[in-house]
Amino acid sequence: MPDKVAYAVHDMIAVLRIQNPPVNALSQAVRQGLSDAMDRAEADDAVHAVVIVGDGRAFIAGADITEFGKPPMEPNLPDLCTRIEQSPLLVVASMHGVSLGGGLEVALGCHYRVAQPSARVGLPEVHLGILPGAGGTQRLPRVAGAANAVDAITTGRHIKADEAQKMGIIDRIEEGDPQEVGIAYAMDLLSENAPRRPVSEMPAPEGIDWDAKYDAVLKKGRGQISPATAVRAVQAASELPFDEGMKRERELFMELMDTDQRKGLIHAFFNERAVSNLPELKGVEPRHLQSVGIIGGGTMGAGIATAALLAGLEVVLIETGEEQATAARGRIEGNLQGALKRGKISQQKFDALITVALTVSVKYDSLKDVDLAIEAVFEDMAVKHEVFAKLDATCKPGCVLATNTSYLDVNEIAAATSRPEDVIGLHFFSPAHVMKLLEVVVADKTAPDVVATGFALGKMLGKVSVRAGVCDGFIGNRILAVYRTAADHMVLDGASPYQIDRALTNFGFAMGPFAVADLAGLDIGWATRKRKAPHRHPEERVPTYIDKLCEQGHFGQKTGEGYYVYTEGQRGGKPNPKIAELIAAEQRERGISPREFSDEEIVHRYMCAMVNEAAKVVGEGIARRPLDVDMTLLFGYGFPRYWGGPMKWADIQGLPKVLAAIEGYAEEDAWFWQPAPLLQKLVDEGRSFDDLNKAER
Ligand code: HSC
Ligand code: NAD
Repeated sequence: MPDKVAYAVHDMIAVLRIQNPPVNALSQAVRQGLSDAMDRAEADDAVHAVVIVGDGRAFIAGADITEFGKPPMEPNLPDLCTRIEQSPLLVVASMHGVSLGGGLEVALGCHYRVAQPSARVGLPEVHLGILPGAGGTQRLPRVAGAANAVDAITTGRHIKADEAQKMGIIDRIEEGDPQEVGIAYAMDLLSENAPRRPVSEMPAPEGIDWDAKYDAVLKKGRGQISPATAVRAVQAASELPFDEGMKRERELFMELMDTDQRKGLIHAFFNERAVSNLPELKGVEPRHLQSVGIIGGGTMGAGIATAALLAGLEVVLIETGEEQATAARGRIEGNLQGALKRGKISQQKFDALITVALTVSVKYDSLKDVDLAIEAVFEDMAVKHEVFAKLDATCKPGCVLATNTSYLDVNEIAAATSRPEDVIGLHFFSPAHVMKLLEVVVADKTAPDVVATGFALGKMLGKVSVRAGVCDGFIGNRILAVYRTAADHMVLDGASPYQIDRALTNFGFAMGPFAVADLAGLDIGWATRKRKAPHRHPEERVPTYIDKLCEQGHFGQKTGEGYYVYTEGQRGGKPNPKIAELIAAEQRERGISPREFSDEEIVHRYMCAMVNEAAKVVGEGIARRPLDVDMTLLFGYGFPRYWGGPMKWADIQGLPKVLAAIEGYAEEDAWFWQPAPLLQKLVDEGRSFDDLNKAER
């Protein structure tokens, strides 16, 4: 194995070059390499200064996250940073790319820091459920001040070099080869007789109102505890001597290391990347992709067009008539105005996108040269058939033909064409230019390079793409239908929609299911219930009280009334008193005596319903791996990231406990709570969902 840290001497300067691709994570071998190289430099009388530099695309991306949860291996990172800081030699960090987490902590252990103009630094540990554990919470406030340090550490944001210089994190910005820049800076410092400058010896930062800051950060974290805990660590920097502050940092770090939130967030970090890594696509080249046709410029079509334009693709959008075409263009321009306002694009770029890159047409002929066409017309099989027949007749050979259907059978849609191998589902989420999830729905005859093209498009658009098979609702909407039903059952049995929404937002969901229903429009669920009614199993319990509200023309937020009543200009809504009356009437009709539910029971039933259906989805191969479900729920359904996803949540609870709860619920409603065979199998074998993820790698 090549050395992870190369050592070379240039004049009086020893260069320690970290070589651990792709991002120079601080694995044990790198830590040992740095420590040994420091010893070597110090033993060489000819060496007066040390420059630490990273090979490849980054200085250092942080501690090696794959080592977390394993037995610690010497030398540990905090000791290494102190060892570097205590060197009698002058030590300079020369930073390029990112210096994150432990990477910035190593740099703060150095006496001086020089960076490329494009460099970014940050302490993003809170996003992994931990806090900077190698002195970051003690050294950063000493160079940048307490307020800046709290902001950087609790948000985990990447800070650009110029801002970092203003904050005092970086001493000099210099463009050039990072090694040359580092050596030149070290030579300048030596010629100026600059002193060693250990950050730990700098004065402690000012105090702020720590309790108020802690409370504010805790509230903002919506249940996530690492950012607020990090406030207490920075507080220690201000109130305790350096060494004691380091001890406090270690205690808090270890506390967080032990939490389920840490496990969930690290699961999310790795699987967000693993999800689009499909063994079946290894070596499969995607098709050429430069122009996209979109059919239907309503909510979804306009959102997809916006995302494609922002990603640099040419877009041809087809609508049914001039009026609809104008409306579609208006929606896209409105979305792009938002990007302009937020500074994501310049006025010049905006003008180019709407005049050059975007074509809106009423003629299918305009689609003849596009590389990929995405249909986003009404959710009606007859309309979809008509559109796909036209696409088949118009689009060039090799063009990928995609549907954004939410529920319809992609095989049936593909059958409307003479080229089903080119047909795929690309299920975006609303608003499509904002939501990160893309379900790539693979039909029976879809060609592998068409699947690869779906994933390539997802990557271009900055989406998290998940492979799904064909079934009613694919991965996400199918599971949603079931946990929504569990919530509906609890309402029938006595829990109020408001208690359920509150319990689930306290669990960490961005919104509760009834607030979401109001936002999406109650007419959608109403239409689905009517569509499904003829095929409903007699034992299926479906509430009808909300249909009565729909019959009166109340569809949620868009009409001002649903589960909640909305007043213009006010955020959120107030419980609608009509709902309690309608529920009580239905309970009387059904002969139900309402009972009390604890918040804990609400969350548990909701989660068990989700996990059980998810296990069926995996068991049937609709999702290839449990991690595919986890990422679907995380990026499309507001599932709290710090639980890692429903399957990770179930693993953390213990699958036997989850199965036992489902079997208990089945005693009241055996039809709804049929345990998933895969869940039973895993319990029998003493395995977890994560074991299945690992087996697939
Ligand atoms: C930390 O530093 C803790 C310390 O404060 C204290 C520790 C003290 C312990 C004390 C004990 C007593 N490790 O994202 P990409 C992999 S916590 C391992 O696709 P990009 C990644 O999985 C760390 N692997 O590339 C992927 O692998 P794959 C704080 C890491 O260019 C590959 O690298 N740092 C890794 O889009 C490429 O990654 C962070 O949280 C790591 N640290 O983005 C930074 N980082 O090819 C986390 C990446 O197999 N990383 N990998 O899929 C990032 O934000 C992004 O990866 C970058 C690059 C912005 C670095
Ligand atoms: P929408 O009613 O807002 O827009 C549909 C558009 O398609 C309208 O502008 C209509 O004029 C146009 N259209 C209808 N027939 C057409 C044809 N033959 N040729 C060209 N244009 C035609 O609907 P939407 O919410 O954007 O949904 C579109 C599709 O996306 C549906 O299949 C839906 O299930 C799916 N979807 C919707 C959401 C969502 O949250 N709205 C999310 C994911 C997927």
